[in-house]
Amino acid sequence: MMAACGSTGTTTVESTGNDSTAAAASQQSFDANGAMEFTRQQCDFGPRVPGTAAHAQCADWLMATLKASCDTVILQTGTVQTATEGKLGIKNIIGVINPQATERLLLLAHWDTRPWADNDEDEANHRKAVMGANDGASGTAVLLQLAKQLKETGTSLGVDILLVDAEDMGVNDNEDSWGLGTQYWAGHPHVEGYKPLFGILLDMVGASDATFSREYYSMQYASGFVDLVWKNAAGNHFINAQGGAVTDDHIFVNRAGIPCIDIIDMRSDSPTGFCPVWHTIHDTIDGIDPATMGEVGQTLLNVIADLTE
Ligand code: 1BN
Ligand code: ZN
Repeated sequence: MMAACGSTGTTTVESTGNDSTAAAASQQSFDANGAMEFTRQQCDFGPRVPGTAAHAQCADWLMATLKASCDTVILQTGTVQTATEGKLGIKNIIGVINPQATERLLLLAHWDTRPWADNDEDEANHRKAVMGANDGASGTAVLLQLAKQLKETGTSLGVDILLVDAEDMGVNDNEDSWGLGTQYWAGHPHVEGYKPLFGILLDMVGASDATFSREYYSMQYASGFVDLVWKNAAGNHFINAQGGAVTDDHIFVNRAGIPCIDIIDMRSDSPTGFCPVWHTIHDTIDGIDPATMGEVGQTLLNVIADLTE
């Protein structure tokens, strides 16, 4: 699919946006290479399939990494019912920045990876786990890097980093078989009566040729927040066009009464609707471009600047 991209050098992301009329460029530059390193570190554990040793080890590392940047870190454990594997123990990890702030932004990404590469061209790989450099690690990495930078610079906004488990164990034609960690969190919020301004989900934000269009359910539930984020978009991967619909974690956040949008790489020219390595054994670190994660991270910094100026 895409050329491998090294993590040396400096990636500077300008805030161009699509409609820059009222965008608030952050004073801060997002460190794309830092996000790349966090992506690599997750992949070094191997596929993070719930129930495996790699998953448990990565959970410990995510907790430790967030503890270095957040005021409070919460490990939420629970049991969910999967479509095909019976009951499953899950771990959601929540990093809280400025717990006393009433104005809060929810940022989420799934950190688990799919147990089956069932979209691989070779059927022999369908029972192998997906590495999930893009589908799992990239969104998580951007949020880890963002938390690190917010710790360094400070912000008056309350920010909650929600790393959800078991997003990717779903099956076709069963919407509720996806986003199991988020569904659990929606039923057991980490703070009683939790009500942030809105949420932003990151999913598959690492491909060099990613396109982030205005995802359908995000527009249905929270079009004003899509406008706000796209207005603050950095670089050229954000497209000012209607996108397709995806049953992603944001659906369950919206159903819980919190407006939430999805920044997700969707492709109108692909048979799956996603990048070619989606749910294949080829979703590895070689397909990750720090520049794309840099644009997404910079966009989040711009949104935070917009909300706090
Ligand atoms: C996103 C990444 N998703 C899974 N991996 C959500 C999804 C659910 C995508 C159903 C397509 C169909
Ligand atoms: Zn997936």
